Amino acid sequence: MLARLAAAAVLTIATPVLAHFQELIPQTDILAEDGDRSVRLDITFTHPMERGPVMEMGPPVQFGVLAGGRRQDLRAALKPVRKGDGRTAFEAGYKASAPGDLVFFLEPAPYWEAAEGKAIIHYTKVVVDFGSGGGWDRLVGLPVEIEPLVRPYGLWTGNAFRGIVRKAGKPVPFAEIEVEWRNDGSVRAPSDPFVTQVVKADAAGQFTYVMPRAGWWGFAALVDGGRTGKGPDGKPVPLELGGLMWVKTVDMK
Ligand SMILES: [Cu+2]
Repeated sequence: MLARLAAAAVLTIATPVLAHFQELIPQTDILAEDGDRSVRLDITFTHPMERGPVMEMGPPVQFGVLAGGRRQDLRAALKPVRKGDGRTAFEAGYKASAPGDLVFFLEPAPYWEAAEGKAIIHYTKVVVDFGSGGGWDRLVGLPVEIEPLVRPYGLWTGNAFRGIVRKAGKPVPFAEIEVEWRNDGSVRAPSDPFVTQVVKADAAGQFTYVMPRAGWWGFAALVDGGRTGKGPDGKPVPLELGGLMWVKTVDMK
């Protein structure tokens, strides 16, 4: 474990730091009305475009769903699972009761990133449609959150995703957003800059990204925490906060 961390620290000098992404991936973004109404979510802290490595997750601080204007705590549904290298990830199942959009949200435990000397919290959400109910643009109220300006399901490959980066509810001018495609193994980045796409918001905190391939796309708006986190020895360290959102695109054919 220590050897691995040391190796990671050495690598950082020579190569850019891999972008961490908190994944919150439902097995579908649209629940069939005549189906069994259940959705399973995969919760992994990893590097989606490079398909790993997986980073250890502690028990999430918040996990729930916003549906029909009501917020439901789903932490009891979380099940730890072992991923690559025996790292802890989580899974959860949910059964929808009434038609409407389901906004799933997650606040993971802070992650200590030794290679960057900082703690990271990625507040993450994903919307699952059930019976075209509406409510996909409702804000959860996370400290950092992307407000979608495009309905975040039923998207074709080549559609643009647009959103507003908000911190404590207010738009963040010129916020930086990292974008990664959740690689299914079919694409190899020709060089490092292709792994993580970077876009900036405009003066109103709005950003746009056109998604060139089918699958899940992660948008990570990264802001300075404005407060400190805790390092492994309990000392204060810089804190990076991310507001993430996942959307799925499907090929038109
Ligand atoms: Cu990482």
